[in-house]
Amino acid sequence: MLKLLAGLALMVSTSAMAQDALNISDARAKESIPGSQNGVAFATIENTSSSPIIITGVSSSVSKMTQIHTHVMKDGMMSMKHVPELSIQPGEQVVFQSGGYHFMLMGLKEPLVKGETFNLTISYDTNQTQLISVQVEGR
Ligand SMILES: [Cu+2]
Repeated sequence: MLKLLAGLALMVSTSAMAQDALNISDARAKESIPGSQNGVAFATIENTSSSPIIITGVSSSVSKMTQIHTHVMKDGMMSMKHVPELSIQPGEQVVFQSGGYHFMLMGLKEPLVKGETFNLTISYDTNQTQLISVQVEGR
């Protein structure tokens, strides 16, 4: 437990000091379909640092759980797959978009409304976190 607390303290201090290694742009989410429990968000993520970065977790202010998903063909059917770790090479740009990588917002606390914004927190392997603002768009 003590070790965990020390790790958390380190995470907070490094995220406050270090410069963001990811350049995240075009962060957006789709307005909720009435009755839907889940949402989806997209962005373009570029590694502007000189070392590979592994995204190890995502959380959001609007959902109980957030995961990175991608789409895969399985038995002739398109299905979503959880990506627990996403590695981005120096200078590489990963585009999250419909039919590919996306942030799955699971268990929405409230429906996403067009024009609103919410925060997404991205954690990476160097014990760093980065906060991004996501704009909700109409469908
Ligand atoms: Cu998904």
